[in-house]
Amino acid sequence: MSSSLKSSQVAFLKSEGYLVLDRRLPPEWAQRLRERLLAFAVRWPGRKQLLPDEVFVEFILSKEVLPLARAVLGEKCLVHHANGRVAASNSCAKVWHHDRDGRVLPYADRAAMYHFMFYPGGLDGGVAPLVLKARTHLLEVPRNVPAVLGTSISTDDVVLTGSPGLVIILDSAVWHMRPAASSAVPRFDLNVSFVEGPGDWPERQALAPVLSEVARGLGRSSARYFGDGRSE
Ligand SMILES: O=C(O)CCC(=O)C(=O)O
Repeated sequence: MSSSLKSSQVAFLKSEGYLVLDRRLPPEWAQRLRERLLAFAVRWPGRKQLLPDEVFVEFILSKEVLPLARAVLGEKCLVHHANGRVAASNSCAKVWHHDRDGRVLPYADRAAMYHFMFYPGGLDGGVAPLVLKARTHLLEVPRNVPAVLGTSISTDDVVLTGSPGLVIILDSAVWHMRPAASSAVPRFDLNVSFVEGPGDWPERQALAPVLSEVARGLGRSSARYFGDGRSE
C-alpha cells in the first residue's frame, strides 16, 4: 500500500469526518489479525482492550497504521487506545455514540483525535456495517448524547461496507453505530485511535500504565508513540 494519503483524502476526512479505504490491508495482515482476534477471544472472553499484546503492537507500528496516523495527525501523534474483537454479527449491536475523549470543546479549539478502524474480514455478506452521521464531528455534545437514537438508521446516514482489509478513518467525535445483523457470521474489528499530541486526554491517562508497559518493550523511536509526548 502507499505510505500515506492524498491531500484530497485528508481534506475529505476533515470536512466529512470520515474516509473509507477499501481493501487497504494486505491479505497477510488481514489473516494475521483475524487469527489473533480469534485467539484473543478464547483467552480473554469479552475483552476489548488489545494492548499490550505483541501482535497488535507490531501492527500499530507497521507501515499499515503509523503512516496513516502521521498523514492525518502529524509527526507528534500518540496512540490513544487500541480496542478490537471478534463477535457474531447478530449479537454485537452498539448504540449511537461518539468517542471524543476529554471536555466538550468547540471544534476549532480541539486537538485532533481519530479512530483508525480496521476490518480484517470486511463488512459485507451479513456482517453488521458501520453506520455514521457525516459532519457530526462539528457538533459540540457530550459523547453519550447520541445514545437517545438507539440503533435507528435514517436515510441521511452513511452505511459503510467493504471487502476484507477495509479501513475506515473517523474523527473520534463523529457519531457512529453498529446495528445487529441477521447473520451470525464472525465480525472482526480493530480500532486503533491516535491523538495529535499531549493534551487533555483523561481516558488515555487512565491507560498510561499499559501504554508504559508497551513502551518499555520498544526502542526509543517506537516507544515515543506510547509515551506522554512531553519527555523527548
Ligand atoms: O465495530 C465497529 O464497527 C465500531 C466500533 C465502535 O463503535 C468503536 O470502536 O467506537
